[in-house]
Amino acid sequence: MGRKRDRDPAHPPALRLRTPDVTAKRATGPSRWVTAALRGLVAAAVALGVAELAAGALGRVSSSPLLAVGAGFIDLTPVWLKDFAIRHFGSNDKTVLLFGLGAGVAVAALVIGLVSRRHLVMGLAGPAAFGAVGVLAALTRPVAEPVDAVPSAVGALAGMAALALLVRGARPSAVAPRPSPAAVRTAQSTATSDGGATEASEPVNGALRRSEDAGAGIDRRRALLTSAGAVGVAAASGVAGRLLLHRGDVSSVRADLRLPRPASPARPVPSGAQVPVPQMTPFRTPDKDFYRVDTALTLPQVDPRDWTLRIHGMAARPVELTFDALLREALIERDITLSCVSNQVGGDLAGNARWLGAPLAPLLRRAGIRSGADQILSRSSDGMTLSTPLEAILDGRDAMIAVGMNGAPLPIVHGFPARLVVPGLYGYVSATKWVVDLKVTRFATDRAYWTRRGYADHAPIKTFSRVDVPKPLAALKAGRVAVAGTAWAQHRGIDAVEWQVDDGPWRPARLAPVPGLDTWRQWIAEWDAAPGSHTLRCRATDGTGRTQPEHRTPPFPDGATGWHSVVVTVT
Ligand SMILES: Nc1nc2c(c(=O)[nH]1)N[C@H]1C(S)=C(S)[C@@H](COP(=O)(O)O)O[C@H]1N2
Ligand SMILES: [Mo]
Repeated sequence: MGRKRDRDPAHPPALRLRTPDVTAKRATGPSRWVTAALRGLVAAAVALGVAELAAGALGRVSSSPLLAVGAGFIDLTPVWLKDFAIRHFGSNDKTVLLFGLGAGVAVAALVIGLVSRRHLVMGLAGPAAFGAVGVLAALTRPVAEPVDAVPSAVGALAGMAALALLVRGARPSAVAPRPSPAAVRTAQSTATSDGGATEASEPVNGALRRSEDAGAGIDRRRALLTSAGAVGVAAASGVAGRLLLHRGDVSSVRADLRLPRPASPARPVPSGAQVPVPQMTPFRTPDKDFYRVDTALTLPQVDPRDWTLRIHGMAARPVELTFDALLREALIERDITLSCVSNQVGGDLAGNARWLGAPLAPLLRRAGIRSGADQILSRSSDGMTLSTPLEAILDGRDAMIAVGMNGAPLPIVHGFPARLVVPGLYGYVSATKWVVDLKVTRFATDRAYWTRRGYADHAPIKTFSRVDVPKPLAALKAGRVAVAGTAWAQHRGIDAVEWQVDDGPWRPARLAPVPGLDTWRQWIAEWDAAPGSHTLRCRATDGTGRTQPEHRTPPFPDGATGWHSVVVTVT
């Protein structure tokens, strides 16, 4: 590289004389490449840290570059990749995404560092390009404001400044100039001409080397100080930014919130709703185990004191409700099972909870729905949109604006302070978390996030059943074995579950009692297990008399179908 560069006409001779010598002196072999790469990493850390500080000062999480780019990435993710991510990472998909992005940025930063060692200007294009991507991502968020460009821009500038300083710092300084080869030659010739001959040349050379070493030492110390300073700036600004962004955290507001009692309490859950089998899925899903599916890379922090819900569009009397006004409605409390369209056969993207909320139909009717409307387009505080068929909301089912879950305000991940819950519809067409806006409209006029991506407009939950116990690949003792599972067909109800061993006859399972049509239903059977490897299979029939089809289809575009089975070994 060095030799090639000497021939490079683009580099003026003055630069050529200095740089190669010194770098050869301070670090040799692979280690100088490592240091160069690390300079890129430190510059990237400065860029991200400063950007975080800017985002924190603005109080706008969504403008933080990594988060903005991640959110943009989620929006651009094709459906198959989203299904893949949900299938393999489930509710951890966002952690995996952020980790991947971070790793990508780190690799790019290392390369930028390497490039900058010889071509600083080219290297500086790196942070500039990343900054541009960050600005673009932040400005294209659905809730974007022009100021959201600032963190990425400021971060990029800081990163560029850091990179330039670090690269310069690694070059020889003007304070202790290295004698040029010409100067060395002059000194040597002077020494020799003084008559000391071989004796004299030694001390002079030695003196020169000592001053060189001292110069290099100062340079090295300065380079180290610059790097340490940069790391310090990166860490301090990053931490400060995070702390500032935390100002918006509503956990304590949530903890202090008291919800009113329901005007219409839930029917008690029958005591037998939970079948008594070890390792069986709980009938009521604890909050911590409740699945989470959404596009929010950072959890929206919505303060109920600032919250309003606008109902508008094809409405004769548009309204804007405050949270207090919502709580003054005659609240209902219901057990309802939510499920996700991305759930696979046998999957667990479903959860059952007791919801407290204001009935949605009377609120819409009061707003005066105009004829021709067939859709409610709901929007969350972070700009996510979901479309719900109006007829489902108005047909008498317990569609609600929920404020409580399992006896407490909604957890932040599940939509605090308010979300929609509509029994019988997949989450993506009904369960808007952090909801702030309801537009009465038509499918012909407005599309929502997932329906724009090809998912079905009308998405009633498909009948589903699962063998929960025994677990797949369980090793069992021959004899009596409890087989149990969960089935759901929200708002139609489960009328029967049948089960089968290998390709034997289908046998009816015993159904546990349920509080209503809108929850899942547990089933149980007793199996006299004989030694060998066996397949246990189940299928459910809903309240309309339709039995689940055997044929397997993927979740796209309106939910998976197919019978679930587990393979077990009996000895
Ligand atoms: N704001 C918002 N609400 C949303 C979503 C979302 O991405 N953003 N995802 C929906 C989907 S696809 C599902 S399955 C349910 C999941 O609700 P949960 O996370 O409370 O289980 O929320 C729905 N509500
Ligand atoms: Mo979903």
